[in-house]
Amino acid sequence: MKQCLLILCLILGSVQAAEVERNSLGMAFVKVPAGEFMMGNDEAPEALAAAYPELPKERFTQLGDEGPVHRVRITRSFWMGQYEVTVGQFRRFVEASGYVPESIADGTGGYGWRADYDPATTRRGDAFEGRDVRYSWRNPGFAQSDEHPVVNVTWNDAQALAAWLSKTEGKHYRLPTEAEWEYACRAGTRTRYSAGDDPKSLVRAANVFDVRTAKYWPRWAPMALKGDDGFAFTAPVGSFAPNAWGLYDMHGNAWEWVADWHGEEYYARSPVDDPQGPAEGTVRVRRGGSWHTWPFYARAAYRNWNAPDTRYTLVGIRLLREQ
Ligand SMILES: [Ca+2]
Ligand SMILES: [Ca+2]
Repeated sequence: MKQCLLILCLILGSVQAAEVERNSLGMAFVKVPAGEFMMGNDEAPEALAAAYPELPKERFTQLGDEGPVHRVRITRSFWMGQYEVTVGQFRRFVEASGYVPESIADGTGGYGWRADYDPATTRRGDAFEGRDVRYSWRNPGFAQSDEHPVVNVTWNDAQALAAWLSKTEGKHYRLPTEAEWEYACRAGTRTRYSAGDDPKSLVRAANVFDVRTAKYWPRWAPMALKGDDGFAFTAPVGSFAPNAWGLYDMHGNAWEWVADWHGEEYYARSPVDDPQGPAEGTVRVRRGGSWHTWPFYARAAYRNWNAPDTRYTLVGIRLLREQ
C-alpha cells in the first residue's frame, strides 16, 4: 500500500511538474520550452504498409508533403493550450464578445450527424449531413456537454477568438504555427504517435475512429483502431492520457487548425528557426486527426487542410499564448 502511494505521488508529481496557467475563459495553458526537433516523416511506404495492412497501398505514396524530415528550432518558449477549446469556453467567448460564428453569419450552417442520414442519398456522399442551418458549433448532431471540444468552427472563427482574448487580456493569443504544433505534439518523441509507433498505443492516448465509432459507419470498420477507446463521437477534453509535456488530445478528438497556409513543397525550403509556413496559399493546415479519423491519419506528422471558412463536425481549435 505504501509502495502504491509512493508510485501515485511520483506519477502526480510528474504531471504537476508541467507549469499551467488559466485564462479568463478558464482555458489552461502549459509552458512549452524553446528547443529543437526533427519535423516531418520519412518512413518508407513499405514500412507504413506493414504497420497499416488494412489500408490500400496507394495511400502510402500520397504523403509527399510530410517530407523531407528537417531540423526545426523553436527559439521562444510559449504557452500551449493544454486541451482543445471546449464548447463551454467557446460559448462564453460568443456571449461576452457578441461575435457571430461564421456558420451562422453566412447563413449556410454547419455539418451534423443524424441517425437516419444516408450518405448514399447525397451527391457528395459525405459522412455527415450539411451544410445545413440546423447545424453549427452549438449542434453537430451528436450530444456534447460543455466539456467536449467545440467543432463546426472555422479558421476565421479561431482568429476571432484569439483576437478577442488578446484584446481583453492584453496578452497575445494566436493559433500555433504548424511547427509549434508538431513540436508540442511530439513532446520529445520521434515515433508515429507521442505514445509510440503502434496504432494500438492510441487506445489509452487518443479518441479516434475505433470499433465503437465503426458501429455507426460499418463500411469503414476495417480501417478502425483495433480496440475500444470508449467514445463513438467526441470525448470530454482530457479523457485520455497526456503526452510527456502534459498536453491532452493532440492526437484525435478534434482536428486542430494551425496558423499556416499549406504548401506541398514547403518542408524542402523551410527555415530552421521558427518556420511560419508559406507566405500565401488557399488552404490552412489542420493537425492531429479526430474522433472520426483512422489511426493512420492521426499520426504526428500527418498534414491535412481546408479553406479558412470550412466548418465541419471533426475540426476544432487549440490556442497558443505567447510568452
Ligand atoms: Ca473513439
Ligand atoms: Ca485534437
